[in-house]
Amino acid sequence: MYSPQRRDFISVTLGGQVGRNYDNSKTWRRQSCWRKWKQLSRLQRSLIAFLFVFMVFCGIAAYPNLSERWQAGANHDRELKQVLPVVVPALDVLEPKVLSASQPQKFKRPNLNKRGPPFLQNRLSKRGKEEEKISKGNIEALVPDDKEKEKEKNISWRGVEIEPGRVTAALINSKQEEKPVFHEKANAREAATVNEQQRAVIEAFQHAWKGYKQYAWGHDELKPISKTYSEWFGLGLTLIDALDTMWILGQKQEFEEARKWVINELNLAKSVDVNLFETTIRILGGLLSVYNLTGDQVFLDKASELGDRLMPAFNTPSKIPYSDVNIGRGTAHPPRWTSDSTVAEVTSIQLEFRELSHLTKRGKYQVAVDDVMKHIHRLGGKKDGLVPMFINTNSGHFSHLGVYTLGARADSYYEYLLKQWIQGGKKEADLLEDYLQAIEGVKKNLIRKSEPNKLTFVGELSHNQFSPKMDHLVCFLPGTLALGAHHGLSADHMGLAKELMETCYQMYTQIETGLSPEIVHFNLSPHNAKDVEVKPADRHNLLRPETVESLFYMYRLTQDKKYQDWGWEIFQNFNKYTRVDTGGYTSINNVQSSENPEPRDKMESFFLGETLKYFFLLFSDKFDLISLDEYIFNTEAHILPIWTT
Ligand code: DMJ
Repeated sequence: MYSPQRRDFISVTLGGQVGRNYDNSKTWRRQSCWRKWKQLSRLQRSLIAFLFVFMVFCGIAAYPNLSERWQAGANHDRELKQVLPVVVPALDVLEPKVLSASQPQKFKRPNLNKRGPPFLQNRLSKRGKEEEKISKGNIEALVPDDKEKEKEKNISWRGVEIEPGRVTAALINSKQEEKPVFHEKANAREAATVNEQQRAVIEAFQHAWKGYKQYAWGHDELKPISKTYSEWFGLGLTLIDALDTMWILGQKQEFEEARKWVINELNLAKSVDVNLFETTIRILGGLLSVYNLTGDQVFLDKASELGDRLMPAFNTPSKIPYSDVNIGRGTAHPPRWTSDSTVAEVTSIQLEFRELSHLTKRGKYQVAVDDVMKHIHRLGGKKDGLVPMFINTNSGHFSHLGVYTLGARADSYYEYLLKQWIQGGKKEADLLEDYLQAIEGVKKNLIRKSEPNKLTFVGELSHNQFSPKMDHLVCFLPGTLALGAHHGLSADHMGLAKELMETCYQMYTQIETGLSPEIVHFNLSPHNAKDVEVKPADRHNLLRPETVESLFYMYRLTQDKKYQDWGWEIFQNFNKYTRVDTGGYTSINNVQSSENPEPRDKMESFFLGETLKYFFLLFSDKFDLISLDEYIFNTEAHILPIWTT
């Protein structure tokens, strides 16, 4: 116990010489050392001399290595200094609309795509380093101490240091047989003809892939401006997210190369913390999708292994899964700052785990995720079917009650209610009941019309206060409503879908670059000139898919060509403002400046997994190409079959 009166200290004395003053002490120490040296035997002195010479020799041998590191450190400081002055935007040099990779990155903002407060990332980074030390004990040093790799070290979302090359080396001895996978199904695919707009999407995909292949191969995300990559989980996120897109776009050679990477390089045993939801929708969903399209066992085997490695997340007192799992160690935990999980995250992993059970005939995956849905079905704290954003993994109760949104942290709960019902052959009545009730809750509490153009939008409710704020993420809703109507639900849903689709399109077309910001605020006052207002912190665009996704559904289900036209406009604006000339596309910081959209230097994996895939399907007039009567898309646009048995 701490007592202010008590002073704990350790006193150190040298050779019992107490009380000597500072001026004398240096002379005294010299004499004393010399006396001690003379007292040593000849053998002892020779030994010490040998050791001294040996250490000097080692120091000289290590010098070039050290000096390079110091040099690298100095370069890093220089880069930081270059970045800092750009906080004065008035001094920004105007940038061309088609971005050049040689343009310096202007400044970095916290990654708003990630779920988890950015201000905690420093803490997480420290934690990550501690965990990496432990994991280094578990995973033997797999790569030689290569100075190039040292330079390339990355810090992941969770702060874990991931060394490029580590996975490769780990698997070098376990290479599997590589046999090509394109067979009958592929031949059918290759025979499909494409129109001019689809060809433009294929070209965009090839351009994006060129950048990824050249600068980020096997890593999570391309940084197209700085021509490097960033790691989140270190699991080749973009490569796996893009597999089924390549298949659908007929990119045979790229697909084969990526498949070989999955076979030979994808190491799911690595000790890394992954986010359960993101890994499920992107990687598990991606592997299952491509298995369904190709029938190639390799992908199902990887999917099963990943499913098993994610299962520890469900070992919680309430069975509501933790947000994070270490797939190598088989341990799971909530974020450091809370024992809550995000509602959208724990309710948007079901399609994938259920499909895994269906394919493997192992029921445990489906049981785990169905339990979550059953629990939430019975749970109090909803408002007219609308759910709060957080749920506690200990108590199993919703937390932070009173805030209701169709945007971040709740969005795909609603999407997955409908899609699970469709996936299971429209038999699970609780899912349908929850979905229908929620849509009524949306209509009653969240729908308003903007001024002056009376655009129908979905706002938010915070402790009974309405806010006219709408995330771009909410633009999944027109597509979901239309899909429900197609599967026999009320025609009203299609009516609302059409109105919301128009609004989502206006979120692009009313903005200077023709690209939507991350969040808009709608105007409710009749005296204002504009429907849409954008706050400075919300004006970025991450190449998100939701509006294109909904345009795809709306065109498929109404055959109204205006949806294709709207999509074509948006596609051209992506090309105009986010394409990087040396390969890849980048998210941008400012959709309100067509002169300087401020590239963020990051291509999110969902741009290849979702955005380009939905563009390709939107521009197709072959309505049996991934038929909506046979397949559903998970929330990352991965393709899963509707069960017939
Ligand atoms: C994707 O990972 C998924 O679509 C998810 O549901 C929401 N966020 C991104 C795309 O915006």
